[in-house]
Amino acid sequence: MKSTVYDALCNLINRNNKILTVLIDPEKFDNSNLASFLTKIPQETALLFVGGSATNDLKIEETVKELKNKTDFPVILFPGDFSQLTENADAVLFLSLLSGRNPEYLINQQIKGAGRLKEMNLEVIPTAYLLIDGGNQSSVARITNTKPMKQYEIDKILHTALAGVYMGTKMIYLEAGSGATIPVSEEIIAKVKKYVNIPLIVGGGIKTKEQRDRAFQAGADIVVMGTVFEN
Ligand code: 1GP
Repeated sequence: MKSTVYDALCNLINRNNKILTVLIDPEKFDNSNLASFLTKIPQETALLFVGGSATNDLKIEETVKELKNKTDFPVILFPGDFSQLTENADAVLFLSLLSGRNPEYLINQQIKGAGRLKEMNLEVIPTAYLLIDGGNQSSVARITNTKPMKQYEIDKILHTALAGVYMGTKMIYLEAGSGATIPVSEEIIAKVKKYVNIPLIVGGGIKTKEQRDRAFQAGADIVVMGTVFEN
């Protein structure tokens, strides 16, 4: 399995770089506006994630192609389900929703996507996906029919992340859910980063530069911001 994108991210992270990532949900964008959208995102943006809970495969493919034509940003798929795969991207987060207890999102979606991924020239990055309560019901919780972990359940969060590492995951994604009213706390970020020292992605409800910088300072390597740029 190739790991060009992952290795490049690790190189940046090992040199203490912080990676600001903008999430693009193709359902919420008209592709003809993408180029002008990209001129408005923060100039420190280093990476794009593309995906969403309700996007269809054709729209994903068009959006990724457009982004690859218009920018030099690496584009990583952040798929809501197995249909959202396209080899025009540089890599895909191969997510398992370890916080939930729904086999569909723990392993079944992964099985459905595996055969297609083997035929594609797309780098696969195994990622443990942990949904943490962001103060409102997230679309992830609704669509996957799973419960988020509470922000005070620190040991459960740490042990879930560690179980992911023991299962071979290469990144941890702490997710409060798109549009969360409360982002993942700095305490959780700091403790997870210390407990499992692998690349840590944090997203959900991060709206300001201050929140983003606090997440980075607490230990996030990659901070994902989506909703705040959609308007
Ligand atoms: C959602 O973590 C991302 O999966 C981004 O969340 O849209 O709240 O920025 P926001």
